[in-house]
Amino acid sequence: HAFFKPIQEAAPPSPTKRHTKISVIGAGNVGMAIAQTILTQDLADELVLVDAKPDKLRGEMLDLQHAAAFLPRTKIIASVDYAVTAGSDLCIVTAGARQIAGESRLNLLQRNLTLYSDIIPPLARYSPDTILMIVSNPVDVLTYVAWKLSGFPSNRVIGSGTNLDSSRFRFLIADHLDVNAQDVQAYIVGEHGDSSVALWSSISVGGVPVLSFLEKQEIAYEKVTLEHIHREVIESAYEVIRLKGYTSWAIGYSVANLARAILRDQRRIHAVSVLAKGFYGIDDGEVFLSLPAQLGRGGVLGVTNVHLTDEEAQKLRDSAKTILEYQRQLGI
Ligand code: 6V0
Repeated sequence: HAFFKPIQEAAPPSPTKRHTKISVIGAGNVGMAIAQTILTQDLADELVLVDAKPDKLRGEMLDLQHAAAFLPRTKIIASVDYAVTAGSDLCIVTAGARQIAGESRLNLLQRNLTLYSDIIPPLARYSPDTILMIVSNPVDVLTYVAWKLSGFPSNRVIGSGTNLDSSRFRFLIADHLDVNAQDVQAYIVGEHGDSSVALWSSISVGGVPVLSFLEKQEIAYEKVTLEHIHREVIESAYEVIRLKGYTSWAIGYSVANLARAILRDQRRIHAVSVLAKGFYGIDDGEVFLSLPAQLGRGGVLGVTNVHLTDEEAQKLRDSAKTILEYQRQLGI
């Protein structure tokens, strides 16, 4: 179809222009929330969807394609065949069994383990230079599994980890202090789940350390209130699942935010699941859990040297033990 006639002496496209390709594996609630956020934020030239259910997959692909007139230009393709993912810059894996109301994230492990052995090897084969972003739960153990199955260096295997927990935390602190969540610096680290660790000592609002501010203002802050906020973070996933059946929007924004940090080489610091061996006294096994890490085009560029109190460091090591114990029970 010659709708356009080439102009005289047209030069070929510049070879330096990068073509960015993102693949999302699992076109369920979470995968589609991530896909749609990636599209609206103009993060990719090509977006690939893969799922095991061909009809659902094609339906989701068409539905997104039909929004082309309102979106930045992105080529959207979908297939059950992993060949379509070839040459991806970033592969985001959300495929998995859904967490049932009341089910702990770690209970999902066995169901998702088998699934990952079908998903990760072809992804690694078709995109040997890709960065893997793991989202399925339990995310820390599955990030470890993806690292093992892919054979990739650990800087290219990242779990979305407590990036979402940290954003829930920032929202709740902002709500409590009546400030903008974007001005709140606060991290939750460790396991994405019940043993996560709130880093109270490093919370700041607009650059002001919160704990010492509250003390100086003699605001009657009780540790109980702070602990309550952390508890609320832990329970918020369960609450959303109980109320609407799954979580999607916040994880969609959270993962798109990570994708931006990586693909645009933003070198931003996010609490994400990384190979934690050697940090904060975590020495007794290979374990992935969330630490404040710097993300860029090379994946994980490093782990920031945040000062932890003895109590926080101990809780982090306990979190590592919890995850390692599950890995040992599964013999992985
Ligand atoms: P969902 O809506 O059931 O979607 C899962 C999708 O995976 C379905 O469309 C399945 O067809 C597909 N799938 C299953 N097996 C395969 C396979 N072998 N190959 C390709 N696709 C397959 O679940 P939902 O989207 O709600 O959740 C997905 C995963 O994300 C679950 O493990 C959740 O627990 C996890 N979440 C992780 C979060 C995090 O912070 N890390 C947050 C929310 C959910």
